[in-house]
Amino acid sequence: MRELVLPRVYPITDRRLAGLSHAEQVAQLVAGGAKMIQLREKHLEAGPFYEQALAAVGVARAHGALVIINDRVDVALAVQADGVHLGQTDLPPEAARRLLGRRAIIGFSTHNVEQAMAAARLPIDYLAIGPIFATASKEKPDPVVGLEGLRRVRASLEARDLPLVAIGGITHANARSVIEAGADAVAVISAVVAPDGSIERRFRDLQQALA
Ligand code: TZP
Ligand code: MG
Repeated sequence: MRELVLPRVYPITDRRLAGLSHAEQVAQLVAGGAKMIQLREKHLEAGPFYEQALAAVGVARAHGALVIINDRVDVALAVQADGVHLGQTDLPPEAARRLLGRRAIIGFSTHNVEQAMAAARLPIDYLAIGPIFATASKEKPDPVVGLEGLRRVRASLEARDLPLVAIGGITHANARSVIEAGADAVAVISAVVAPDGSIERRFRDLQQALA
């Protein structure tokens, strides 16, 4: 595994919310300075997602940004992405590590302290916890963790220096409180992705709010 220094803001694409392809969203995000972007696709089948992810990786690489694929280890391998983001019911991180190799970035979603403590033993590069606040961007979200839950997760990870990503309902207004509660980075969809060409500006503004 590599030593991963997470950027403070970790944007996630949403094709339906943006009304744009993944590559078009990545183009706006890298223009705003994004260094690590997750492609999240819950509606396309593997073939069309592969085509979109391939194009998105091309745009990101040209700007030195990393691309992480949500859920799909096969697509990550096929497009030579930098890593995958896995949930509790996706391929286990150990299996993904065997398929993707030592240098791949593997992120893993958790939703409470127990899951986070169990995840600390896995071959992952960062751990995500959420939803911190209520979110409309995920179907059937787990119960809200809150800032207090985030603090408890941070404390429970003391034994392992694992980068911690907070996700869910994070906005320009509350992002600083999330970092102050112990997150190394904030992962966001709706704070940054919008259908009106404002992705670049929104990304810059969120980074600025955390500077
Ligand atoms: N996992 C937990 S909350 C969430 C995901 C994918 C959605 C985050 O979207 P938003 O719009 O930043 O709340
Ligand atoms: Mg998943």
